[in-house]
Amino acid sequence: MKIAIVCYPTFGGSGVVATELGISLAKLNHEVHFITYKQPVRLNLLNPNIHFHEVNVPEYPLFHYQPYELALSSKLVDTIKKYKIDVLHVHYAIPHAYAGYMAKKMLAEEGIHVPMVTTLHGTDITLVGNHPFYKPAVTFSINKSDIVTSVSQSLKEDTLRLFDIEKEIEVVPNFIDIAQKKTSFTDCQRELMATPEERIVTHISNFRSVKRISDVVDIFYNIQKKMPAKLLMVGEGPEREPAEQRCKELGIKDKVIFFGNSNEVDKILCFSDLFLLPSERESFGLAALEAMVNKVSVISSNAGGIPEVNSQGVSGYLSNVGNVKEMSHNAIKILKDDATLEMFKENAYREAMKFDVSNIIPLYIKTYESALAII
Ligand code: GMT
Repeated sequence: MKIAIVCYPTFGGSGVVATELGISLAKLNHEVHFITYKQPVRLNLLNPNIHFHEVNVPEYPLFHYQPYELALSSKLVDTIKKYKIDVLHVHYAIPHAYAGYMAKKMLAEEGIHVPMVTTLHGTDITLVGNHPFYKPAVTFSINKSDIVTSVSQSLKEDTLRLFDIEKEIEVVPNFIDIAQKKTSFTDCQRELMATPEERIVTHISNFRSVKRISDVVDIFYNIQKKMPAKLLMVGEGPEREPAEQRCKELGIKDKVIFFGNSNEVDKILCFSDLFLLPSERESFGLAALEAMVNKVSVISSNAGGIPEVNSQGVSGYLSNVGNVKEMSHNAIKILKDDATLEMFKENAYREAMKFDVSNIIPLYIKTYESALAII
């Protein structure tokens, strides 16, 4: 099949999932065309089945906002025609499903019919898309998609509750390529980060307020009172500055390392003991799954789709959003002795295996086949 994938190219779950999906499809000999404004961060173009088409939006002083949707739909029309694309798969409803629908309509005028699969990722529904300014356009473009998928059961329920949706929504969970993780990184240099007695606690996100970064710092503050420990903070965003300030105020600055955005997430997770994800909202929690596949247990909130990934008392523990006391208590319970920690680490890995790419890619392929049958 020839598949066009539209996604955000930046650090962030939806772009990562779209990129990994394209890479896996290319390995299965499908021809994959990524269409976005920058080469996706995790995309390696050294595969003859992978192509990248950049959407350019020329600056024009008349426009206060440059019309990205217009440029994207034009690029979609050109690419779909030129490469005879079979299926268009857009990740994140805003504005991708909207631009995709416009492209479909333009192509239909020329007698070209391409089905569109829209995958909902989370904030496009629960945070941004839900805003009255966007809601009518988001509802419209979801309903006009040929097939709609969501990354968790929880996100499906949120979508049906928040929008007036006439379409069936299929749940296709996010995934991880376990075999590739095993072979890509083997040299775990823990000693670079901590002394042998120190526990390593990690958080990875885009440091937006929805991630509750101050809870991460507070949980770690409680942990380090009970045992020697380091906190590794990976990612960039508006809450980074305040978090650095809070670490200073709490007197734990020397125990916390802020890395900024990193392409070496596996390297960092390789020497981590515990992952913290106390988010206010999370449709799935891909970062938690990436931790688990690296044998890192997870202390998280029970928001959204996280309970579909982190299993209570098995791969870690879940608490109500904001219950820092309970999260700290459970973190200490996991970290307190080597045997308990080892058990949680192994459990986390075992739970992650359910989401191996080999179980999920066939679901997407089936979705494309169903979409093609509709057209
Ligand atoms: O978490 C974010 O703010 C980034 C966002 C994105 O679009 O990249 O992540 C969402 O999609 C991920 C991939 O499907 C999910 O794993 C995240 O849980 C989801 N984030 C939220 O729902 C807040």
